[in-house]
Amino acid sequence: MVSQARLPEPGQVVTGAEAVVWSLVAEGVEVVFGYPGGAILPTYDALFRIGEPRHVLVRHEQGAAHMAEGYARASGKVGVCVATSGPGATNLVTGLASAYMDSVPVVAITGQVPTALIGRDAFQESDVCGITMPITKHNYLVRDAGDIPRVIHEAFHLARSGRPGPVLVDLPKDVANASLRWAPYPPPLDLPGYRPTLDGHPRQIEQAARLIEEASRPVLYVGGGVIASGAQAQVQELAERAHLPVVMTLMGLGALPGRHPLSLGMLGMHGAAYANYAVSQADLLIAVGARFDDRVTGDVKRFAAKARKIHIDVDPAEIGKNVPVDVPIVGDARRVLQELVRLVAPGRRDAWWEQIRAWQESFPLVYERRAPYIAPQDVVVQLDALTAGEAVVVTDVGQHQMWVAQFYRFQAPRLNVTSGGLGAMGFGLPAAIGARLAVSDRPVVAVLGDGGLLMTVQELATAADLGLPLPIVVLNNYALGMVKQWQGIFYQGRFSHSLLPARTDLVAVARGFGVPGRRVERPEELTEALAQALAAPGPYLLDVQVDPDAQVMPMVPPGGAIDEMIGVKGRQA
Ligand SMILES: Cc1ncc(C[n+]2csc(CCOP(=O)(O)OP(=O)(O)O)c2C)c(N)n1
Repeated sequence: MVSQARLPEPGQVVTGAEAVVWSLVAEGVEVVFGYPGGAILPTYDALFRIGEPRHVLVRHEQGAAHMAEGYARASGKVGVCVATSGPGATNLVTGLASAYMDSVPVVAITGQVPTALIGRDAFQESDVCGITMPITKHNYLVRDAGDIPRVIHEAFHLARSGRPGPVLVDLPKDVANASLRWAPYPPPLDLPGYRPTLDGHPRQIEQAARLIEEASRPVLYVGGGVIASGAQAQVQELAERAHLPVVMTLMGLGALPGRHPLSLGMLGMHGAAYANYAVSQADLLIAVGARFDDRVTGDVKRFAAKARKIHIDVDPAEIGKNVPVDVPIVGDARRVLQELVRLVAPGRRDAWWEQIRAWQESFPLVYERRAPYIAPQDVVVQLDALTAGEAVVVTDVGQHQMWVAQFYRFQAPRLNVTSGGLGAMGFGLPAAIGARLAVSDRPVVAVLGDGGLLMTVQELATAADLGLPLPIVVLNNYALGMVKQWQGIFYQGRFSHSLLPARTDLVAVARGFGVPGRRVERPEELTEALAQALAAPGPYLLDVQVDPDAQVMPMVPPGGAIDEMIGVKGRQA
């Protein structure tokens, strides 16, 4: 945390830009991701002179924002990105929106034109605070250099506390060049109106405990909030104590180990049939750190229609937003569950589990293999086996993302790094680089679609610069696979602009950026190729040629109830 040792002496005169950099040092920031430009030059000069934190030069600011997100998602620490004014700042927007949707702590620092030019359409001016207002938890336009340490300290506090999220600090060039007297860090925080409620209301927690004891078909539905608050041990304890089946959202995967017998995996649009059946037949749904997203609920009116609902969330605005709730509990998931576990009597639900086991037996999560192709799901299954579900797997957006969610059994939280709420293609490669820098004790693997890779392909150069081990596995179907799947099902196979010509040689592209790789064409090569990529000392790209017509199944058609899936295969089928 805050170490005063390396900081300027109190009373020492520093520039605004130096104050920014020293504040980052004081916040314990190890790495920032950024790209320089005119309005942010004073800060870059201060970074050069002070020599810390480490700076990673990206090749596009979108990459910086996604790297900061990837770093934060994999570590739980605040990710930091830096960009210049105007186009630099607007290039951060997608990453900030993605962090906002998934409640990821990120601090973005942007240069701004000098104060006197603001509002005059100056060169490289854009109203970044206006643009990012709806996609940040908070943002600041700093007008006085003396405010900088306080603003940066508040930005980090807001980003990581309560419901985490991105915060932006916009720094005009004249403010960066102005002087201030350094005071001991951190400056005192006084944020009237910002006091997240962390402890749940005791009577509501008691009521929740009673409902759990009385329920005969309860389901625990956990989302990303569990991972943000570090509540995985409490989830497991509650599930084991009350013998609860656990379903997870895309963002919640890993909250309970994927190999745990009480785990039913992911629910929702591409959830396992048995997970969706369990929710549909439940008489009690205990939602923790989850927001009843439409990808989870399908037709919201028919979602868990037989169940009473308990909703635990740190953000009061989430409660009752999408579904009516019987027991609302505002609080930090870990603290509330700790209390709930204490109050709930141990229980067994043998009849309910018998029903669930019957669904699992009759409708397992299965997929087709069509010779001579590599089934994309096999790539994920083999990766899961080779890494024992213990790797950080960073995905982009599309079919491959859903196959990873279905078949990689994440054994711990923060292993599944993906842009869930926004679903931003181009996320995967830079986020994997950010995650790789955050995590040193386990493999970090990027699993990407060919479309998504090409959206931020220039970050291969950043990966090559860093030289850290990073297997990049492309499930190459020469298509925008998820779009093609929808067109196949809902638009009678009219594949409007979803097929990518097979002319791009991804291995040659990677080599051009300084990243070695190989193409994998036959199922027999797969295990050895994956092992080779996992063992490579630096970034390594596998261009895996997969079945071009493979689909993500089962699937809840838009507007359908979640137990009305298509593509559910019975054991006998
Ligand atoms: C920036 C952006 N543009 C468009 C989309 C819509 N979209 C969702 S999935 C998808 C196809 C992804 O194709 P690819 O990256 O090849 O992955 P695949 O589905 O084949 O695994 C598209 C275009 C998106 N999610 N993000």
